[in-house]
Amino acid sequence: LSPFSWQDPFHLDAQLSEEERMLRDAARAFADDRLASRITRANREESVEPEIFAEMGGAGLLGVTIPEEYGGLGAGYVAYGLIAREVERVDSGYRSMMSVQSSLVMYPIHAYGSEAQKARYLPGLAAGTLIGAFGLTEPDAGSDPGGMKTRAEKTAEGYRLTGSKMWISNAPIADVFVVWAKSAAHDGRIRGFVLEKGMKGLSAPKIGGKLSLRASVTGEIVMDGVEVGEDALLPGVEGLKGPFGCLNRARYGISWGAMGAAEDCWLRAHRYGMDRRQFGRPLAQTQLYQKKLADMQTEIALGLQGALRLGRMMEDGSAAPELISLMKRNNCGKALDIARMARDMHGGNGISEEFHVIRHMVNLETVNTYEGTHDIHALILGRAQTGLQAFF
Ligand code: TGC
Ligand code: FAD
Repeated sequence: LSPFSWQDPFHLDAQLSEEERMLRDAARAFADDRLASRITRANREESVEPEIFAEMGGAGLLGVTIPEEYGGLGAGYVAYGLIAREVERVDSGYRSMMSVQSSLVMYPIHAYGSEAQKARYLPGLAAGTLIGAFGLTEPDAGSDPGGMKTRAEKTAEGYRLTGSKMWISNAPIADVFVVWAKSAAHDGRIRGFVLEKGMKGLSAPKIGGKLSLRASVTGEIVMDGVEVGEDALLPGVEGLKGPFGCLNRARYGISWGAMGAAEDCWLRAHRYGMDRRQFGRPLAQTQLYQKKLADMQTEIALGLQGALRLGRMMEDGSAAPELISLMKRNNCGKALDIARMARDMHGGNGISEEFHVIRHMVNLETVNTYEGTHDIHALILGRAQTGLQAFF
């Protein structure tokens, strides 16, 4: 038997290819150099910096799984997950900006779009010179997107879109909007459309007063009779499986990302416990503190190993959507528990921005909710085990 590696118990590093390690290290360097220095201020001031997209694009972090001919990296799902983990180590909001762009905007244009749509949007989205948003959720349709009210009516030239989307990441600064609507010309089935900033009747007001994910801007998408041509329709998919195909990729990335935030909380709690002395000894020398560190280490090691296995299954085509639900649900729930624990272990300092854990904690409340809430994923897994539908 070999010595225990407390920071990497399953030797995850050894299970990666040379290319994956290289991309992971480059993402870590980018996150340390370009993101960590900005986050405290961005979070305090709830300020978004759109130029981060171009910086991410320049570092090759956007469209990791999209082929190189469209500006992507042409890498695998494990590489994508490793990058999400490094970015979310700094902040869930930065990972959110990146995963919406890659999984929710570039993926559907690549998977369902025409050649003209791919050529028009993908290179700019990969470079980060174009910013994307994905509109599925509505004020009255969150967990139940099939209840959406947004409508596309047929016109002589194309379609007229009317409706509103709510809680949309990147929307106020987006150039390209992938939106989902019920189309009368397709028997009321859900279809995807690509809209562009500046179209008449299209606006994307910011949602203010967010106390979570403050470094990532969120808004509405209001469509007041937006007229588009036939070329705005994504031709390759219809029905809810269109948006869900995108969500599968984003949920998978979140299962890695949430572990990155959890690792940051764990390592900060570890360092704090070694340095801080009470009752004449380091906090880390108390049984309760060590138990908490052991719980964090265990859940993170298992969560990362599960995410890696899922990534390999996505690469060989054997992953089922329910397995993605299992990993998204578990890793987000465990990361939130770990962040709350780390906040407690820092005592009073735990509520200060200087120690970062409370920011991760409030961010993870969103991460546990978006892309399907913790309970919605439980119902997906319950349905798969029992064959019984418990949503309604
Ligand atoms: P259901 O009857 O289950 O399915 C309808 C159709 O969709 C297909 N489908 C899937 N296809 C591919 N992958 C999946 N994961 C799929 N899940 C379902 C299904 O096969 C069926 O196809 P067809 O051809 O037979 O019509 O649909 P339902 O209406 O009963 O759905 C229930 C439920 C709860 C599973 C679903 O609606 C759900 O997952 N709700 C959660 C909504 C959600 O995740 N919203 C996310 C919005 S985007 C977001 O949050 C971005 S945040 C990003 C960031 O900032 O990082
Ligand atoms: P609801 O669906 O109203 O749920 C409220 C509560 O009821 C939850 O606890 C839920 O688990 C529970 N619940 C719902 N149905 C059931 C049931 N059948 N049985 C038991 N419990 C149930 N959406 C996008 O389309 N694009 C984006 O880019 C995007 N970005 C987001 C960014 C942020 C910061 C946030 C907060 C949200 C974002 N969302 C986005 C929306 C997100 O996906 C939804 O908030 C989420 O799916 C939940 O929907 P809801 O808020 O309407 O809650």
